[in-house]
Amino acid sequence: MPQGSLTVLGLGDRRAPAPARLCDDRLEPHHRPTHHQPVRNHVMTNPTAAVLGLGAMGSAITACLRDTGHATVVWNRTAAKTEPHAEAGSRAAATVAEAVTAADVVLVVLFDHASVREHLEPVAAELKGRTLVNLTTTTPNQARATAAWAAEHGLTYLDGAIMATPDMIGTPASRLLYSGDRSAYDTARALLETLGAADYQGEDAGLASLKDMALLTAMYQMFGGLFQAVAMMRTVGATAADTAGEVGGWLGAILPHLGRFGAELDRAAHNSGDHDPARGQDVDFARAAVGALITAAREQGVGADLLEPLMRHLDELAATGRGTADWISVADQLPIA
Ligand code: FVH
Repeated sequence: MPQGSLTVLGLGDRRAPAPARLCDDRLEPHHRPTHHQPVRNHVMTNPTAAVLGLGAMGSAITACLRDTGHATVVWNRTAAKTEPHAEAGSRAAATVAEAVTAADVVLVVLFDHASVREHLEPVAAELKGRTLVNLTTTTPNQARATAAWAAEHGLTYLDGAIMATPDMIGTPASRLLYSGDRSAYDTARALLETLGAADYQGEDAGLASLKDMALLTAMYQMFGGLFQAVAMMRTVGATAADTAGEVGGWLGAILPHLGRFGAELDRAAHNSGDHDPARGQDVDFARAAVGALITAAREQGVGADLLEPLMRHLDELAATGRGTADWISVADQLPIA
């Protein structure tokens, strides 16, 4: 069985001390790839990877792949970031083309969509026959656009979204979402699973990004809530650390309700006027509750900007005769006609 190659583009220098990693159990000798024909159309047993981009994430991915015995070729715009990886056993490539042609699987871990396209478009010919996996955070439509560009050039493209921080890569806490070419996923799967749990979302290349964006939206809104709580409690001298601990405890206690909210949203009854109050708050109740939060913030001299959009949706539901509907109907308000 020929050796495969994996290229990682982009190696950063912000790795936190890592917890025990799945990678660490599987140390094998490093391989130093040179130009070779990519492994195609079957499961690769030990592919060479190119990593394009050695920021914090690209560096963590490269280290994990190296630790699991994969030959790695790295390229980074700022070449100095390749040096520690070269010392650790990766091959440093001077150009993107050099990295790509040394690999079976090319992992792109750059800053954004623009930097991905800037560096991939000139090497379309070199990418042919290799498995291209873009782990850079992009929007769903940007992922679809890159997939369309790849298809135009006859390339095998998989889009990915990393649900992990760099220190989590290779640990059981790490999860990566993938969408796009199913055969590319199957081919590279063993390698991808060294980075974390691999979760294929479907042939539409935008699906991994869409779920990533949805989960990150919930995360940022949660952090916004923490910031609001800290600002309110600081008015009476509470430390942010104390408030963060309190918020964590409270969120942990109410987290089980998420499942019920989801189940209710999938039922038609929540959006009707005959909502059962025993199942949860109605719109009128939630308006009073959120209104009190806004008033309390203002009384303490704290802005309520993060809460006001939610209040506007509740007001609109009430104004259109849905005051007795379950307040989770806010989710149904969000699609833009
Ligand atoms: N770090 C994290 O926790 C998150 C977790 C979820 C996924 N994200 C995404 O991963 C991509 C890379 O993120 P990163 O943490 O590695 O980011 P940085 O440490 O800032 O490194 C950025 C790399 O991108 C290179 N780069 C930036 N602009 C360009 C460009 N125009 N051309 C070529 N390369 C570019 C940069 O190179 P350099 O500054 O060292 O020369 C780094 O290699 C990202 O999509 C996250 O959203 C990480």
